[in-house]
Amino acid sequence: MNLSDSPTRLHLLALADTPAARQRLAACSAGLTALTTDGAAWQVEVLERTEDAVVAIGDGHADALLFDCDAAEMEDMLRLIRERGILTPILVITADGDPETVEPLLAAGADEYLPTAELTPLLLERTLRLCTRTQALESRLEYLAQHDLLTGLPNARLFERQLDLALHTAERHGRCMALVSLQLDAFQNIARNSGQESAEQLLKQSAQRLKALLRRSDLVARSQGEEFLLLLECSADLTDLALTASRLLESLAAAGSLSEGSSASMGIAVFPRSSQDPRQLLEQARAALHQVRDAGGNDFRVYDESLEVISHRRVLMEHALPGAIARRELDVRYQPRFDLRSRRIAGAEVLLRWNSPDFGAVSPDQFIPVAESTGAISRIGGWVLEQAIRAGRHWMDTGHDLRLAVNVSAGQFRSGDFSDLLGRLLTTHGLPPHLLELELTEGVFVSNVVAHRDLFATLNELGVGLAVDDFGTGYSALAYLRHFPVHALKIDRTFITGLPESEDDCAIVRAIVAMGHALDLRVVAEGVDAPEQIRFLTEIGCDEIQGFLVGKPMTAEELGELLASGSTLDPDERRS
Ligand code: G
Ligand code: G
Ligand code: MN
Repeated sequence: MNLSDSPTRLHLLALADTPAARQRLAACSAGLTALTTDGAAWQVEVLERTEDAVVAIGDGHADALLFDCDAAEMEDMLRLIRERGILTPILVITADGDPETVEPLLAAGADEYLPTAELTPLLLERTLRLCTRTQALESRLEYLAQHDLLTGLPNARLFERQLDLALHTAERHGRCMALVSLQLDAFQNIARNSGQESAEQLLKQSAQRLKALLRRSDLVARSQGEEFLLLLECSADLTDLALTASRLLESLAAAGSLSEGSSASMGIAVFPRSSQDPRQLLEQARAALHQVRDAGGNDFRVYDESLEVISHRRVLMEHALPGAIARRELDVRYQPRFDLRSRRIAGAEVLLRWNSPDFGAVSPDQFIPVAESTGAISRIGGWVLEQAIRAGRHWMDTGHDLRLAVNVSAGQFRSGDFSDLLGRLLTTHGLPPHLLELELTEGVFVSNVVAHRDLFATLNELGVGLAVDDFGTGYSALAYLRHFPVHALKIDRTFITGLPESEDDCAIVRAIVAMGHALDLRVVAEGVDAPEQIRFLTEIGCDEIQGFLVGKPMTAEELGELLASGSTLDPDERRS
């Protein structure tokens, strides 16, 4: 029955399977149609066969049902109807008012009974009226118990029931579902500063935006406070999920007609990947949500045991990064390295920069992992190598043989043609290979030892140098230094920072330099930012230094000028 726009006609569907019953009903119907219930006129349709009645009831057009049949048959019908969740009010006609007849019928789902002797149009109308009103109240109560009145969305209780059902269906069809816990970042502030009404306005508007963006088959609910719960179907690789989540964030944050939008945070757990259990999925989604909020909000994260996070920013970066070379957003900087004996610039580390119109200046720490996971690293890494080799050749031509150190990550070896590319670039630009050094972290040496050994041998034959970057932070076993053709160690800046105050750091750095020299390796200290550090490193025989104090990362032109000026480390240990 439709509650909101009150019908002007009420449809009574009656089943009367004997001539006597039909006669009773016919007599009564004429009188009933002359009466109204809450302003609506009754219209009676009498069916003779149970099968027809079952079909008609299933159609859901009846406002009330009336059965006048054998008691046992009525009981079966009632059970069947109520089991199917059909809530239409049902009135049964009984031979008498004997509790033994009546009670089982009421228990099976009849709302009221009328003994044949009392069947008059007036009593029929009054009984029907009571039944429909009771039923309307029940529906209303049920609605109230299962919905959030402010937004009209299902509440947590209904959502959890729908969730159980939806996960069962998903399991049967082998589908993935994403459970999302979503909060509006500004909600608490708005509630505190602008009052409850503004906060409620924001909730209502957000609910509308969520509903507008999601499919009809998706579930949306408001649980407690400012939390919304969503259940969406998604593909196993989650690419569609990431896009939908990004779109939801954009829509919620957009300024609307009623008020400003609000950025939101979303935690997501994926069925069946993260868990098969609905309660656990909820906990996981909320755990991921907390991570997003702790990291400043306005993002989403997918819960994952490996804690490999897929975030909004990351998805956008994945889209933007492959085109960054073509859009000329990438750039390299050169950070000079000084030789501690000659006090002159001996080389430079090549450092990649991404100036994105969308994200600003992005640190390689952030975008190199993205480039690795999308495969863009091969092209980007190749581009960096070419820039470095070109610049190296240019400085050589102006009389400066600089050793250029290029950072290389594991992903660059995956495509298998790294050494070919490198060889080609060196030949094309005519750079002597010893002027190029590749910086690799310890992790790259020790993972995939078998696969990398041939590669390093090839690189060694090419004549380029290999340096261990961030030395001392990664791996405690040193055996790999024997297995690979390593030429240099770069002491991680965390050991340099404490010099010369920290005795431990002094001892460690001293030991690394001694060991490096014993193995015939050049030792470079990075992150040098105090004159006393330079003094200490000179004293213990460290070969080269790099750091903000003696030279920040700079453009090729700036480094060219520095070279032309004949810059050296001056006696008080500063660059002059
Ligand atoms: O320059 P910056 O301090 O932002 O560099 C941060 C990290 O990014 C450093 O560990 C550095 O090795 C790395 N990095 C800089 N440029 C490149 C590059 O071209 N390729 C790779 N793989 N890593 C780089
Ligand atoms: O991990 P890798 O060694 O490649 O990191 C090199 C990065 O270290 C460069 O990008 C550079 O920005 C940064 N760096 C260079 N010198 C200094 C320094 O003196 N102090 C600090 N904190 N960082 C430095
Ligand atoms: Mn480096």
